[in-house]
Amino acid sequence: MDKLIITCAISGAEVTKEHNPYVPYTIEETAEQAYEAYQAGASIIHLHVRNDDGTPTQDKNRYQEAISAILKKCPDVIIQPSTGGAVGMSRDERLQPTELNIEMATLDCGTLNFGGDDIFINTENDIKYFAKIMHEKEISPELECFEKGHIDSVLRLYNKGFIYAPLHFSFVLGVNGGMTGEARDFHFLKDSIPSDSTFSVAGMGRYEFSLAELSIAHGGHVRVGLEDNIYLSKGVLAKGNGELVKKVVEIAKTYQREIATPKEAREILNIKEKKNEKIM
Ligand code: KMH
Ligand code: ZN
Repeated sequence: MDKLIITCAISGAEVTKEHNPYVPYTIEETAEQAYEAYQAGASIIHLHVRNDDGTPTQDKNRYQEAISAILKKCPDVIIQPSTGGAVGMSRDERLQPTELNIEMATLDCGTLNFGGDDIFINTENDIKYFAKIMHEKEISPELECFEKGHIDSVLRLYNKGFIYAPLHFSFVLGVNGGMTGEARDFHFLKDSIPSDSTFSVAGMGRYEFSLAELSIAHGGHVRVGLEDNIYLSKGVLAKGNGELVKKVVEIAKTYQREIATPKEAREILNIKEKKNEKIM
């Protein structure tokens, strides 16, 4: 098995300090949370940015500030900005971080209900448009799939030449409106992707660590972080992202999975390294 790539989703767009006071809003908090995750073993930081009051933004300048601050503390880490942003944002608003010199970004592969009246819209044309921009800019997409139909869409678009190899999937399970994160869901999705593709699993809430363990045991990679889950264990709030990453490292030890460095993660995922000192 490959070494284990741990992605940490440190901030998200929906979770707030009322849920967990360690959710980062300011640039300093964002860099500190990324650093804790990196020190604990994360090689990829999945990044949303916030204004200082906590409201989500996809502003390019805010991303640039956050990325520069993170890279000062973790010079070799892979930064994976979100192009999902928050529900209701336009596609050009969401795509702003792709104007920076980044190595990776999320590509959301289908529409889904997102709780209450919210709908997270990713039409087929959106997916083609986002994929084209990332391909032109040599940004590796992380193919976020919230249910099986999204995987089918990826494979269809891949066969038609709108999405390009290498395919790196992220199964994001347990979202209110998406697929649940039971073991049967994991196996169904894992068995639905081409054998030469890679995958990572992000379990929301109570699914975070059960899915992490399944993925570790079956050769996949793992995403954890306050975006997805605010608890270290039932009823115990995590004291930051570092604790969540450390817990995954402990699980990985029991399966003899070594943890990938950022350099090794780039090799495993075929990511083109970009010198990040100048990200604009
Ligand atoms: N905040 C969600 C609406 C992504 O990062 O690409 C979208 C999301 C997915 O979190
Ligand atoms: Zn996200």
